[in-house]
Amino acid sequence: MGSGGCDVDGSPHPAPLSVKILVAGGFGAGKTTLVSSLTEVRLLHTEEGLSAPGAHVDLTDGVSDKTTTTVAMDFGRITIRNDLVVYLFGTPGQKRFWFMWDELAIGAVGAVVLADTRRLADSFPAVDYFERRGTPFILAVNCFDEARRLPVAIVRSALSLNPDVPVILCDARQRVSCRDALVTLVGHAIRLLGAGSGAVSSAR
Ligand SMILES: Nc1nc2c(ncn2[C@@H]2O[C@H](COP(=O)(O)OP(=O)(O)O)[C@@H](O)[C@H]2O)c(=O)[nH]1
Ligand SMILES: [Mg+2]
Repeated sequence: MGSGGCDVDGSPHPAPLSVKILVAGGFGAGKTTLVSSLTEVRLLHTEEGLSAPGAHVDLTDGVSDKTTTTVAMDFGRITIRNDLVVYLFGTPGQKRFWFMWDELAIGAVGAVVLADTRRLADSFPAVDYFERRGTPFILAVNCFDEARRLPVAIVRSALSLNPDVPVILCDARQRVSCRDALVTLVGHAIRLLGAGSGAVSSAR
């Protein structure tokens, strides 16, 4: 991504290194909120009001105050340095958009899978997808005010997570908390690469 440019003395400088990170998880887990908390550009997304015809597919049990749904995907950008830019892609949660995941996953460093303890199972398809694909991911439990706090061990076991998958608590509304989630993911991806486990295949 990016076409490079020139320094003041006219010498060309390389395009910034771009790092792609996916944000996944069930409907209402906080994907749009996390991307909004971090992005420096106006969040590009398509939110639609939940409609009566969509009620049978966009199940809102446990997220009664949610009135919109992301029908395409969230996109955000964070410039870390002049030469390093992070692009965030919120994967569409609903099953009918899963066909987009394979495209989105190409070249991704990894994924933050968000989970709501009231609807843990909704995050399982994302966990399963990244596990099967060999894409590094972490599980970030989004701490909704009204939701039960579950011990990490219970979350880990409910989602059948491998012991090496980091599980963290986060608040998708808080920028610092979201940043910590990305740092945990990048550290995890680097560890996997360093281990040369062959488990990392997101560049396909
Ligand atoms: N209390 C609380 N509410 C949150 C948090 N994250 C998201 N929300 C709210 O939960 C709802 C669903 O979040 P959203 O980001 O749209 O979920 P998405 O479907 O995964 O994109 C929205 O009304 C958010 O404002 C959080 O950490 N705490
Ligand atoms: Mg959304």
